[in-house]
Amino acid sequence: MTKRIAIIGAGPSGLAQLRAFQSAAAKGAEIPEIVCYEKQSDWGGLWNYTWRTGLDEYGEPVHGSMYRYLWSNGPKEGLEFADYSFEEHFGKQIASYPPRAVLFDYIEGRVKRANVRDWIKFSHSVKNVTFDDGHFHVTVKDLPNDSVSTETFDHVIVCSGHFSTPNVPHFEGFDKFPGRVLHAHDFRDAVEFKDQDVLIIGTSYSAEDIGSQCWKYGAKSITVSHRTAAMGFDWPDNWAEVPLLTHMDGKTAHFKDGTSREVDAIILCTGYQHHFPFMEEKLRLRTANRLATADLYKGVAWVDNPDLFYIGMQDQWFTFNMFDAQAWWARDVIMGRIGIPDRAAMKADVEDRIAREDAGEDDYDAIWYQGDYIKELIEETDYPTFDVEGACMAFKEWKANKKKGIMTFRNHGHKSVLTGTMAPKHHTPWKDALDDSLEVYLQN
Ligand code: FAD
Ligand code: NA7
Repeated sequence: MTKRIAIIGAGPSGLAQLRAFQSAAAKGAEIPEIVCYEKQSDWGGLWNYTWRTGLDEYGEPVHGSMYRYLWSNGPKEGLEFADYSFEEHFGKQIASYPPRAVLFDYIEGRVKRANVRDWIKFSHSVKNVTFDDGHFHVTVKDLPNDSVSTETFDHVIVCSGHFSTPNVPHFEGFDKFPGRVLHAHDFRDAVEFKDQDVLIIGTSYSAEDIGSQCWKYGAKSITVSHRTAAMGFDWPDNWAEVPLLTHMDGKTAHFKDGTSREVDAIILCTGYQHHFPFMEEKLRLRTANRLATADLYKGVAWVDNPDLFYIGMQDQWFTFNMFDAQAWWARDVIMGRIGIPDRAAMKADVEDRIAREDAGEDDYDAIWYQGDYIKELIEETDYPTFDVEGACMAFKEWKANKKKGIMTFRNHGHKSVLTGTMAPKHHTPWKDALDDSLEVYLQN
């Protein structure tokens, strides 16, 4: 009997999984029957922009966390698919920090060519996954038809992402604040904050980038409040980094060091939760946002039941190429090409990964750690080998450029580790490029 595989989500991770199976089929292998459920009406995951926030037209939580004018926050040379270069897709080398629409086009190009769209059931939201009698039972809602059905599978691969359900702390005085309080998940357009004094809580990618967007599109001032440490970049004059907010008193924000300032809007860039309400208790991943996830052998297979896989659940330096490495590996386990050891060995693997991550001292160690992880996985499959070290070096240059100029790092180019071509300098410095469309970006 042909095995049946359920893939949950058609974002970059789910699409990597589809491409992995399709590439095996293209090489003549007999592949299982694949059903991919995607709750949105199109593929691309977070890269499929939506103006919606809150609930969608079916009452489902809106998945999208991306906003207008978003440009890649890391160099594209660190995420390039090893089987599909940017040059192959665009017919030329392009600059290193593409806006969302350009990356969406690139993600889509590979899977259009692979012809896997028919494997996806769009507007189908997975509601429940259980396991008994050696099988998974997946209950799905067909959203437009408002009907629920359950199907049985031999394997489930969860590719539902983990930057969609916001982590929303409370601060005293929010209930009386006269302006807008929102989480980064609901941020869509920096123009809304033009001429405003904006308070941002958090110091990671969302804080850095949403603050930069607000600055670029004309906010009066940006104040970034940190719990652990300031970001420490050389910010423009109308930026300030302050300790953690203690409370709001009307429009006045009070901070731990006793200082205060008036603000018009508050954006909580306080991260996301790994949230899988559709997985039954015994199958549900619970992990912090870190490089070595809890309970996943090789970062992918669920230790308590390795017929279940989670793709892309790590915190991410690498993205698309790491999801590929994981997807090819999961495919080969399912197709019997890679064996799974006993539970004790899987547990030991998880512990070892956690210890090695904890031993790292800085971001560079973390980048190389994740690079080594990718190498480890691709050595076990036929995913095309690529210069992972070169990609790590692109990240290193990126970090150095950010230190030199947080508003100028996207003006630099990096070398493709696939084609060896240097990316051209973009035609317009990032801070002056207000039009983020694909057509304008590709005018190089
Ligand atoms: P997602 O892209 O989140 O896709 C998950 C898919 O699963 C979605 O389509 C969703 O609709 C679907 N889904 C969820 N639940 C269900 C369900 N119950 N039933 C059916 N379908 C479901 N990465 C970079 O490399 N560069 C960047 O510049 C970058 N910028 C980012 C900016 C923001 C604001 C955010 C939030 C993330 C950014 N990322 C960036 C990281 C991002 O996580 C990855 O690029 C990538 O989108 C992860 O892919 P994924 O498929 O794992 O998850
Ligand atoms: P991250 O990277 O998980 O960062 C979350 C940030 O939020 C981090 O600075 C945390 O501070 C801060 N945080 C979390 N809880 C609190 C509370 N209660 N109070 C104050 N500060 C808090 O999430 P991002 O959204 O920035 O990035 C996620 C992805 O989106 C990323 O991959 C990008 O590509 C885009 P801490 O340092 O822990 O003190």
